Order: sequence, then C-alpha cells, then structure tokens
Amino acid sequence: MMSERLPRRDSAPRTETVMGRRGFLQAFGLGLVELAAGARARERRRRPNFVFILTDDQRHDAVGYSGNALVKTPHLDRLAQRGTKFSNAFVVLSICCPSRAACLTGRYGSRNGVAYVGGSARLHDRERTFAHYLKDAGYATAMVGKWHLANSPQACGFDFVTHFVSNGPQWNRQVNEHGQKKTAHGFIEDYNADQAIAFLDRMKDQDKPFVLFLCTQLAHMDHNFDWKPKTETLARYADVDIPVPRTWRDDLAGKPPYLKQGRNRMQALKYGYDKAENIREHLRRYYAAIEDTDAALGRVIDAVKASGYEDDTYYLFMGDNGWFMGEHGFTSKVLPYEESIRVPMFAAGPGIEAGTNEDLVLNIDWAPTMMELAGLARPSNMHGKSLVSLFQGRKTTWRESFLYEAPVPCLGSQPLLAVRTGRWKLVQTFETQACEKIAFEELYDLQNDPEEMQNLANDGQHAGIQATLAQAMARHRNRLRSS
Ligand SMILES: [Ca+2]
Repeated sequence: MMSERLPRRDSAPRTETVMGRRGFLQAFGLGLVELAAGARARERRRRPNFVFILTDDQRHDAVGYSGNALVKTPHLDRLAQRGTKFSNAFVVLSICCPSRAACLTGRYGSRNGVAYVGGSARLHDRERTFAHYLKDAGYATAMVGKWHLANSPQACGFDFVTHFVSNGPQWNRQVNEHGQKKTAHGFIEDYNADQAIAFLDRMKDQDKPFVLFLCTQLAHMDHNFDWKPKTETLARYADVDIPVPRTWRDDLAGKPPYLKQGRNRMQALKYGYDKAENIREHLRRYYAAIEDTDAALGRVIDAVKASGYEDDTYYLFMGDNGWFMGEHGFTSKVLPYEESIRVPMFAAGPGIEAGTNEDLVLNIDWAPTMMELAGLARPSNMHGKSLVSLFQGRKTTWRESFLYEAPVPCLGSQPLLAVRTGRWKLVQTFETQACEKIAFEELYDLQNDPEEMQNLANDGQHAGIQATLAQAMARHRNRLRSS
C-alpha cells in the first residue's frame, strides 16, 4: 500500500491534516492576508515531524514485541505493532558515543571522528548531522536526555536542549536545562519525558515541523554499575524465574585468547557471573529499569497523540548498542558478537506498513531515512541507506553485508573489524600496536550456530566463504576510505 505521508515529490501538495486552531480560524473567515499566511504555514507543515527515541544499552531482545515474555514494554510494543519492526538491526560500533555519532551523521566513526568512547570523543568540525539538515529546511530541533559527544548539542544543530553528559545517577541527577544547571528530582526518565512533553507543548504555537531526539539514560548502568529501577517495579520481578544464557560458561575456545582476561570477562566476574543467580539478579534489575523507561516513553507517545501530531509524525526507535548479559561469560558491549551489536529497532508513522522486516539495517540508516521522509536530498557522504523502501514493503535491492568496525582499543577490546551477512560473520582481530596486522580470525555460521560457539575460520573446510567475506570486508573498507 502506497503511503499518504511517505514522500511523493512529484505529486500535488496533499491536504493539510493537522488543522488545529489555525484551520478552525481560517474556516471561519479570516482575511486574505491571514489566508496567505496560513497557506505558507501549511506549505511548511507538509514536512513531517520526527520523534527519534534512542535508548541506551537496550538489547535487541529486551523488548516485549521481540517475543521476550519477561520484560514488560507495553508502550513500545503498541507503537512497534503499528509500524515496521526490524529483526536484523545492528550498530556499526557498539558503544554509546560512536553509536550516537553514527545516528546523527549517517556515517561510520572512522570517518566522522568518533570511533571510540570517552570525554574527548568529538565529531570532526566538518561533520553535519540530521539536525543541521532539518534545521536548514525549517525544522524546530530538540535534543532531550543523554548526550555523549564533546561537541555540544547546539553545535550539532539542536536549539531546544535539555541534556546531561554521559552516565551517572538514575535518580536526582544533575542536568543542564536550557543552559541552567539544576537537579532533576526523581527518576531521570520521568524528567526526560517531562522535558520532551514541554517541547511538544511549545510546538503547538508554531507552524514549523519538528524533530525531537529523545535519548534515554537507561537502560545503561549507573555510575555504581547497577540499575536503580523503581521499588514497586523491581518487586514485580522478584519471583520471576529468569533463565540464564546457555553460553554463560563458555571456555572461549576458538575466541581470541586475550578475551579470557579481557574487560568483558573480568568485569563480569566482578559482578559474580560465575554464579547463575547473579546473572538472574542483573536481568531482574535490567528488565525493571527498562519497564520504568517504557512507562516514561509512554507518556511522551500519549502527548504526541493528545497534541494532534499523530498523523504527521514519524517515530523512529532504536537501542544505541546491545549488551552481554552473561553470554560467553561476558558483560558490556563493543565485541562483535550478536548480543553486543544487535539492537531493537522500528519505525512507525503515516504510511509505514505494519510488519517485520528481516533485512540488515543499521544505525547509520536513520539520517538518510529522515532526509527522504522530509523530502530532502540525501547528502552524498552519508554511508547509510534510506529505509523508506523497506517501510513500504517494496522488493528492493538491499545491502547483503555490512562492516562492523572497532578500529581502536575500546573498553578492553583489541582493534577489530567484522563483516556480517544474513548467514555468516567474519571477525578479524588486530594486534593492539599494529592495526593492520591480523592477530586472530573467527568465522561463524549464524544459521547453524547462532550463539557463535564454533569458530570455523581456517578449518580447511570453509576457505571459500572465508575468502568471499574477506573480499567483502576489503570492499567496505575501500569505500569508507574514499568517503
Ligand atoms: Ca550505550
């Protein structure tokens, strides 16, 4: 079904659907000047609004709609069921700063300047974000919640800004509200939702389309490596029997040897992941924190509807990276295994078909998607692809593989690259001091070994597919070097 709202650049302007007070007044006989102003306003309003929700450290399966009956996310589930759910969504580097930078620019970290995590992680000055492009096209731009780049949100194109940098307490957090430092009393996601709703209220008096980039702090751990959900929410998980991952006692045979002493394993041991009950307790706290976050997001979704924006607004939802919850005896992220690089992702809005798409989609795809939905030209340096053809369920040529890159040591990883297709994954880990020198190779058949336990690299039987994947990796890298 072709959309009412998806861009049709050659068609006549469609009838304005959000009339509100303007439409009412015009209908009752304002003068020609006012009518002309109204026409100009409608012209501007033909571009759609965007509510881009980016959650933190939320795994691909930590949403109810994925089939996980243990975590409760009714608000996200309802929204997802209306739209296109992506069951094979990935990030091109699984850490907070690089994933945000990739979403903002539609470009890989090795090119936009943010391929690592830390206070100095900064986009190159020449980089332009979706907020820059949309603002130039007449959009009001808002950023609410967690920010994690050394560039300010304002320098990245956002005008309405209430934010805090990186991680910290989940209650009574210090925030920067329009330039004023203050304490956000209570649970941080309730505060973020209030700020998002304040922005939506402000837009009622303006004729501009808007983009709201709402970045939750949760489900990231707090500064004490814990989750602090609401007491009553956590209590609901107290007696839930939560299974631990089958691979939690992995001896890491076939994996790069450094991982046995790497941060992902050492930190997991600090959390007590050598005992199943400690993994279970973390899952309870993590799921409860996600449920609390979902409830706060539900208030924002309700506010969009109550404000009359629903017919003109696209929701874009994604987790910024995955999270190991004991798989392979790991915690955290960065590493190129599925639990780390897969994220929950969907889009909902006018004309987007309800259903599930299994194509390989990436965090760098959102920026070009917004360009197309807004009727703007796709900047030629964006590495991502617009998802619009997938929203419409059209048969289309789509990527057959993608590159995952962690080119510098991050949170205990050695430099590594991976290429993933629908079925296969090749990982090349490099010497820390010589990033072009391969230290270890892994090849996984995700169809027959989705838990990535059998390294097939260099086993004498998979040389053909290994060579094909290595060629694909080289092609991806060459394309990046020239962009
Ligand atoms: Ca994150």
